[in-house]
Amino acid sequence: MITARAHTNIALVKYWGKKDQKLIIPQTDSLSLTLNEFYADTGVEFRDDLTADDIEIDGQPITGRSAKKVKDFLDIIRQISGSHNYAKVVSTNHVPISAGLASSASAFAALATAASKAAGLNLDRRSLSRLARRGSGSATRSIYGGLVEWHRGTDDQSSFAEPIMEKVDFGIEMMAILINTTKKKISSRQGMQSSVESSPYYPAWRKVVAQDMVAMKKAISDKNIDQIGHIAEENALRMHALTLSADPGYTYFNGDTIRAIQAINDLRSHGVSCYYTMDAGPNVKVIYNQKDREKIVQYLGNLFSKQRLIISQPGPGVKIID
Ligand code: 2P0
Repeated sequence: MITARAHTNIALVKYWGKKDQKLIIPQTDSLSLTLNEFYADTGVEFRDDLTADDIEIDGQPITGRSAKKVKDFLDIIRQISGSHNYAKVVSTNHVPISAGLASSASAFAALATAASKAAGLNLDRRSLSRLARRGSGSATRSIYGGLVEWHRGTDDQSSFAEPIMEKVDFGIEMMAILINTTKKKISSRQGMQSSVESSPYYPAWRKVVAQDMVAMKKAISDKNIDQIGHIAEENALRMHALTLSADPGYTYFNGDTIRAIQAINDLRSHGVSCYYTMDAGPNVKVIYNQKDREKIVQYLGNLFSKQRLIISQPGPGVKIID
């Protein structure tokens, strides 16, 4: 069995919409930070004695929509490698506490790496990034560590991620505020498709992302955490405007999401530099310079309890561990 470890990533310029749903070609570029606290270890073995794919996640066999996504992905590997064998897949998510923060980004980056190797393919990182993309868009970026850009491209060949800065050592840190850890009602996949098809703001979003990519890359090359945080925050709010403005409109926020946003605004008005971003769920992630960590923990710990704050440094790219 070949086992790979991949870390999750949080987008600073978000991916929210596909041009090609089958190949997962996005509408826009995106840019993320890989995190060291959240990762998946996935082992894969193709065996000629199996009569079906056998998939276990965190000790449980999976069924339904999640199982279909993994099987479809294994079909792609079988197609590329010419193998007809079914696979045994064993995956474990490592999150500090059971937090609903296990992500499809780390899952499919680890699966792409382990399964391709187990099938005898020796893919370079760009090919792995393209392959991981077929499982889940955000997984395209989790092949690499640190700050990563996903070029939207126009087809399977040209849509892949590349690192911008693999070793991130200028003090940026991210803190997740665990607000709600239950499964979301509207998946990212459904949510983004609804935004593409029905939000009148979608054409404006494409322009926003093009501008934000340029500004974010400048802020990264300047190692300017305030600028990075500011652009990420605006970008996240604009992404969430695409959910509110869809037909029917919806939101991933709950009351505590808004409370957290207000708390971060309060901290900022008291001179602490920190910024927020949210993905397809209510949890809020705070972007800040690690020198300000204690002040932020004190303030947010009073409102949300310290056990609900998870601090993460930038993390590494995917690797085979076994
Ligand atoms: C991102 N998200 O850029 C955005 C921001 C959530 C909000 O990528 O359909 O699970 O598998 O490609 O990658 C989550 O969507 O969706 C996501 P699919 P995915 O990180």
